[in-house]
Amino acid sequence: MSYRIPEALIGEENARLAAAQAEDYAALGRRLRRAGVDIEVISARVAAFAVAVPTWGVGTGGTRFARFPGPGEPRGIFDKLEDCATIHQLTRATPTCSPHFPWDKVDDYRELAEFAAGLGVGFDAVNSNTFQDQPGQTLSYKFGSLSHSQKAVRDQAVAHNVECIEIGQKLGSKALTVWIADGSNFPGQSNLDRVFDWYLESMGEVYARLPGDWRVFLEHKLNEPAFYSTVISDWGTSLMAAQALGPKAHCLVDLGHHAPNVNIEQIVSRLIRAGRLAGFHFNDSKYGDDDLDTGSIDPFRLFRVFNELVEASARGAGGFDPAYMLDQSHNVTDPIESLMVSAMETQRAYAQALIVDREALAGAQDANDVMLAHRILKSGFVTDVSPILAEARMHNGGAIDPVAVYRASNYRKVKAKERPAVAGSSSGIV
Ligand code: RM4
Ligand code: MN
Ligand code: MN
Repeated sequence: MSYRIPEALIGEENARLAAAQAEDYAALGRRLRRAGVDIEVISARVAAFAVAVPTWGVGTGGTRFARFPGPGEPRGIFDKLEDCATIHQLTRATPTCSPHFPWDKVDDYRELAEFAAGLGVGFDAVNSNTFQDQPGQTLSYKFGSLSHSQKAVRDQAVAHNVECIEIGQKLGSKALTVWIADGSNFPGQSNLDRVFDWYLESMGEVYARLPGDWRVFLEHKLNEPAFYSTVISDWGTSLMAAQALGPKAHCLVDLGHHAPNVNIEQIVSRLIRAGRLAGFHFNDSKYGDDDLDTGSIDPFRLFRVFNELVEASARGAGGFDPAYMLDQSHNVTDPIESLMVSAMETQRAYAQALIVDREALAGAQDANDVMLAHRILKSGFVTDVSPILAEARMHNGGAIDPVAVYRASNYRKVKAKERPAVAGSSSGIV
């Protein structure tokens, strides 16, 4: 049996911090009560919030220049699931992980599902990969996949997506996320209209294979690896595709996939309005698709996104059921620490958005009291909700300070012994 962090260690660490936590929680509770907010209601909602962990995120990531692997990296999907389970054990915020195929392929999916269940984790959306060629693959995706000029390549990409659905069914997944790298590097390289037709035709075939209770998430991305045009470049294109495909198709917002300075929360608002918001790949960025840790660069933007989500949920927006996932590349940190902190940052933004006085905000908006409206919104963001997050974790059996317990456990050192490095491991993305 491989090493797992003993529950007793969580108990010990929590006992050490319990008095301070109780004091901070009570103080925040009093402060919120003065503003008409019941802290218990907020804590309960945070405790019920979950975000999925990407299996590709638990390995050390890299850039196109290099990857600097760390000790004890997962060597395959079984190790990755252990790490995902550890993240959930301490944060109680990540009950599912989102697998990526063919990276996470195994011979026996029943065994994989049982292994995951034994660790207490389930499976979220399955991700297809037609942005790389795999060893032994018949046709190349160098010039595209679902929108390739040649039908045989498109067929191969469709078949891979259908296989992902079939695998996902065995794992208890209910959605397929499709991100394609298709696009062009040179003006004139491809016909911008024709490639969209091919994409729609291919995705129509994938869509037809979706089980009744499944959804497909279309993930747009403005650039990279294609640097002149991408086929599914933005939310407008994504929405056009989703509407053409049918009601099971929704648009996924990866926070790093937009032009600089784009108002992402407004995109979120529009997609909710259209009833087509699939959910998120959370991460943060300063320049492009940097895949930095969620909330590490611009936590206010994350808060503004959650403000739209809380607003939509409060008004009972139709078809509103977003899937929350992290999608990050951890190049210089321990991926487990990054993913734990990122999961907690999504909960922080959620809690901050929950404490905004929506009635007062609407009143200030209607009265055109600009400064008051801005300050009401901002009051959520500037409130330190950390005691709420810790309380929610404790309530769910997690750690008051997940990173401290993780470090005290020496998990990574133990794993370094348990997981001797193997050549060609699928850890991390370069
Ligand atoms: C892409 C995109 C996808 C992810 C890959 C690894 O940029 O964000 O969601 O599957 O990276
Ligand atoms: Mn993504
Ligand atoms: Mn990305």
